[in-house]
Amino acid sequence: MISRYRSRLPVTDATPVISLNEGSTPLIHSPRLSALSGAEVYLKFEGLNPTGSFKDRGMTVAISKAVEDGADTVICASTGNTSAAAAAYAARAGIRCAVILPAGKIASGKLVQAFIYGAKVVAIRGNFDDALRIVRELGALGGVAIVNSINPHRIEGQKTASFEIIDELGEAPDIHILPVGNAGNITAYWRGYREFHAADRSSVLPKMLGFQASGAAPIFHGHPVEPHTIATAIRIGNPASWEGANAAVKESGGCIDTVTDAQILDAQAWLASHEGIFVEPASAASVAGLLRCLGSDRCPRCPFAGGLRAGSKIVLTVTGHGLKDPDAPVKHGGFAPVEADADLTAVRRALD
Ligand code: AN7
Repeated sequence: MISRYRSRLPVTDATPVISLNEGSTPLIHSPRLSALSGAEVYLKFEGLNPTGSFKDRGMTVAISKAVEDGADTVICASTGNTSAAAAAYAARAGIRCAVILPAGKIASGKLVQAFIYGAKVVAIRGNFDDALRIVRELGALGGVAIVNSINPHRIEGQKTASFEIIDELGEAPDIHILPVGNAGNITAYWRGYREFHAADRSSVLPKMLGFQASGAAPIFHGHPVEPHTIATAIRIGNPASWEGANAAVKESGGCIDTVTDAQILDAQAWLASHEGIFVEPASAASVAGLLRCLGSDRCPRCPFAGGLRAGSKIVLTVTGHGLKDPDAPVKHGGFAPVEADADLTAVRRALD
């Protein structure tokens, strides 16, 4: 990814590039969301990055710069995906990684990733916001590099997703929808879109629509909250990039809105069973958000309220792979196979 957009990233000949071939993820046309919305809808499937989420884009830059600066240990707070990416890229770089996580609130696949990539894992009795506070305090003591998105190199890396979308569509979309947790990604996408717009690579600036889980919607409410949601990736009550999100929404004419856990889980199942794309719950907030914009309970500021012009393009970022968190949909869907004896008659009966 760094090699693809090198001139727009903070790297020099002195930067040892630590990469796992992240980025260049598919932009998948969604025929059914297109039919429902009357627009051309695409899904940027970030779950196909090396550790299964968009976090790899920022991490390749953050770890490369940390190694350039001589760091031998990196640290982060995480709801699961940042820690998976930090652990993998630290392993690749041959440096140590410590991750501070909210105990009991990390999806099983992500927790396994932190361990298998060799990170030191500390689970605190608190939420992500507590973990990030402690990481800032540890960082101030020195000797470690913080690779949360308060590290500006993370945002720089993540903006490349916008470059890829413009490169592929030949133009920026009219609307971009994504889930919002710590708000680094919406900040990064908006930066990427503005950068390519300023460089005449696109003539459109998309309206940025961010969706928070209704139980973890501090930006929507305008104050920090005690977060609760099944979408553990975005279970964040006091986002670090709050101002970046507000700027993206204000400058683009977009909005921050909410979707309920039920809408998230329904959208996750709908996307998997209608388009063959399995994303984690937090990522399904994009799809739930679009469906909300198309329904009667959309917010008054919704760009969909006035109708879309013919030929409008909409891109939804689906941020992480569904296999990261198999427990949430199983619990919700109550999935269980039909059991049968091992003979043709019994199996045919079961298939009816
Ligand atoms: C799948 O891993 O904050 O608004 O510590 O894992 O940029 O925070 C994850 C966030 C969306 C929200 N989708 O992005 C972490 C972490 C998925 C995520 C978000 C996250 P931001």
